[in-house]
Amino acid sequence: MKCGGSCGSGHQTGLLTSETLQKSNRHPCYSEDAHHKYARMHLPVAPACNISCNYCYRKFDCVNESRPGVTSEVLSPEMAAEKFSVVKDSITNLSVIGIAGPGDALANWSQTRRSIELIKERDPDTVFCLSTNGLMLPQLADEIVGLGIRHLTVTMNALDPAIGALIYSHVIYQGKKYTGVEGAKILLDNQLDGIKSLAAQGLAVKVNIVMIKEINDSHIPEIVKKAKELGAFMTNIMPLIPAAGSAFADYPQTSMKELNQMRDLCQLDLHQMRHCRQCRADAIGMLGEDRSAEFRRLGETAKEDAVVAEASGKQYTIAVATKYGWLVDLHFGHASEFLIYQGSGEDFKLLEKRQVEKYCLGVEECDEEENRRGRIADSLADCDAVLSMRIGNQAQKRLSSRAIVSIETCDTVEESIKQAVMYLNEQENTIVEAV
Ligand code: CLF
Ligand code: SF4
Repeated sequence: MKCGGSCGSGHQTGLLTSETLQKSNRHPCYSEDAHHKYARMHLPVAPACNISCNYCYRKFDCVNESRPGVTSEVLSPEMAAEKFSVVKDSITNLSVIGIAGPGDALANWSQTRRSIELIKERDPDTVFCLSTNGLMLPQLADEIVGLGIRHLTVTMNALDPAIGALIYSHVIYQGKKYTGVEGAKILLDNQLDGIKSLAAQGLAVKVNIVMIKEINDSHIPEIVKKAKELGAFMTNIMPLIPAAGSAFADYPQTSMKELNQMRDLCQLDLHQMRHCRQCRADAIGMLGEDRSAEFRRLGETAKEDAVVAEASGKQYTIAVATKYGWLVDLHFGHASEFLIYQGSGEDFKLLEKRQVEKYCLGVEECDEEENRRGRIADSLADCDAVLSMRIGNQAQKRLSSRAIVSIETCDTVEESIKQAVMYLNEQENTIVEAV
């Protein structure tokens, strides 16, 4: 059945219960209308994962629902419930609580379940949403339904285990590690079972697919057709963003043009989500306006303030890689200019915009290239720290050999500087104590 709402066409709504449909109207990922009206909050209570995707680098959030290079704090269920209450007081249009990592929601089931139970006690009206790789779905389907969850995302990147084997390096299932086609087949069978069973019970199941050129791209229309057959509500085809440190770090990035062409093709079978923001595992707010930085580390604020205050005597110089000046959103190697801040504690001023040559030119290493990269590091030699969204190992080593600390973050410039000062001050204290 096609959706008769204002969202366009192609949603399968035939299996959905009226409760699910009603909740979908308040879910910003499931309803284009709701995405302009309602906010969601992710609880980062699920750090572990039971599979290994080749596009994942576990220092960061689960890439199946997140942007690579983004790390989230991890909360206990009790801390998550406390944070929910604070956020709910401040963001009155908060309607959905999602659990999307930083690992897999179902691989950390006791934390996921406890968090939902605690929040239901505080606000029974909340819409809950889970994102998973699907490995544990058959075992946990009844509990998921019993908890009142009506929205579920399963990332399914292949129907052919031979293709799956190129994407997943291993699967840990019932205490045993499986690799290759064997591991991919276990994962696939559980995904298919789980999607079918939960869709049949009236849940709105969204299937995420990571589009990986020359691995699964030509296979995607088949996955979408299968998702439809299983009763999925819609699919969300996401671009592979090659994460540094992952096995697919050097794979080509999927362009928006390629992505949209694939979505247009697959739209003929099933509704395509097109407003996904690949948000972080602790995202908060409307989809287009992440407010997680405002609420991060709520319990640690007092400690942070104390450490920052301690640093008030010491002046630091900090270089920041930023595109527009308010978020640390540039890879070190892609920055041709750094904002240089100087100050102490929370009192920082912008000294200058410092031009440097770009680190990554895509040319081969040679003596001249080595010298050029050395010169870039030299041009930041007066800095105590460099803040960037990502930095390669070699660049990190070059900075470190000049006693410059490199810090990866994707927070606001202001918050990142505060965190950097705290870190530098802790380092300073450690050195003083050691002496
Ligand atoms: Fe979160 Fe995902 Fe639920 Fe939405 S996100 S668990 S379905 S509440 Fe939404 Fe974010 Fe895209 Fe996910 S925009 S990454 S699709
Ligand atoms: Fe990483 Fe998510 Fe894949 Fe687990 S499911 S390996 S956390 S991308």
